[in-house]
Amino acid sequence: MAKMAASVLDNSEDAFRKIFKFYKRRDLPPDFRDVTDFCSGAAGEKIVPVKLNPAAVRDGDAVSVGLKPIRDWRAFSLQGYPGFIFISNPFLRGSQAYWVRQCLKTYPQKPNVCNLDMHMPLSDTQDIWGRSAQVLRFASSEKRQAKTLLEKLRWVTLGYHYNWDTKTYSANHFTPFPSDLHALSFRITAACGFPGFSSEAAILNYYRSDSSLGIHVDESELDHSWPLLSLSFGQSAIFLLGGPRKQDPPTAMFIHSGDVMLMSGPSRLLYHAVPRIVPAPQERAAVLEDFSSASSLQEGSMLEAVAEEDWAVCSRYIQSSRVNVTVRQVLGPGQSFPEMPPISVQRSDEGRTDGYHNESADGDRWKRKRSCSGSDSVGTKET
Ligand SMILES: O=C(O)CCC(=O)C(=O)O
Ligand SMILES: [Mn+2]
Repeated sequence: MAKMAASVLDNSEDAFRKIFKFYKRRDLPPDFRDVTDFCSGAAGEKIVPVKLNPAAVRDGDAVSVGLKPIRDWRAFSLQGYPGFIFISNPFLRGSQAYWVRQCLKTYPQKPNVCNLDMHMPLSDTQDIWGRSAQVLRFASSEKRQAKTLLEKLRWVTLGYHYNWDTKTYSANHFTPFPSDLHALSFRITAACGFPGFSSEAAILNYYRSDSSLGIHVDESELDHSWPLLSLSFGQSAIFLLGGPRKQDPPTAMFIHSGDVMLMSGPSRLLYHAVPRIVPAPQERAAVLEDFSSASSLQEGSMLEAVAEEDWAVCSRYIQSSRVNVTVRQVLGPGQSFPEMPPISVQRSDEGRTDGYHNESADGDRWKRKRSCSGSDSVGTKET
């Protein structure tokens, strides 16, 4: 381990928490020397290029969801983390715009569930995009006092809607999973050696530039033999991948727009966290600005072109934000949920602080804050 990480590990506080704080703190100039960057091409000691099976997905099927043919992907594994796969932006130029638009305009729509449902009447959350787009299109946030609904959006759930209080999914809180996102997920997981993946639930996290996501493990799915798929768009992040125990020291890595991660096998239940959002590097930032490429979709694409006026809103939003989508298969073959009483969408938020969600990932010892709003980021409850 390099000097920096060693020095923060000197006393007895648990290693993951210390490193989380190290990257999160903003009172010192950031030190990213120990952060693995898969996109730089320079294979670090731990980065191992992996060859995926190019025949697992037909070129046309990859291209139709906005992906390059598999043979052109740059995929990596990480020594010490079997089952972890990192794919450095496998998206075709221009196609990220479609997925960003879906995450901002389409997926937050009803009947999907979002953090705002707990604070607002349905009439307000029915058209998050419509109520935000005009404002975002014409005025940057510095020139406004009030935040738009889109800027207050912290999470959206799809498919089996995750219940943050009970930390469960249930049969009776389900809405159809978006077919385009399933097609994308099915093809990426197949390329990584998991044919037959069924996208049953997704959590979308919306991060502002000062957001973070606390140390946790995703274990609520009933079958852990399927991978957890993660897609990221917009600004970059530092991602910490730890071990099976919460205190195990993590590896820090950058995630940039378009990057895809798979946590499978022994890596499926590893602790992880996002201590910091960082500005996208120059070469990745270009893709977030360029509308001309947003409209150039390949022939036979399942994706529709993004209207210029929609892209104006999306591009302004992602200049300062990051969106992460994790897609999960919840049930194994033939598996079903245990009987549960009916659950309705929560519209009150008793006992919680405004704008965020807590999730306890290992008993009640720590709280994961599902929020990304301003200074109320994850540290306070967790540390
Ligand atoms: O934002 C990320 O990269 C991680 C998100 C995550 O861990 C989750 O939603 O469970
Ligand atoms: Mn997670």
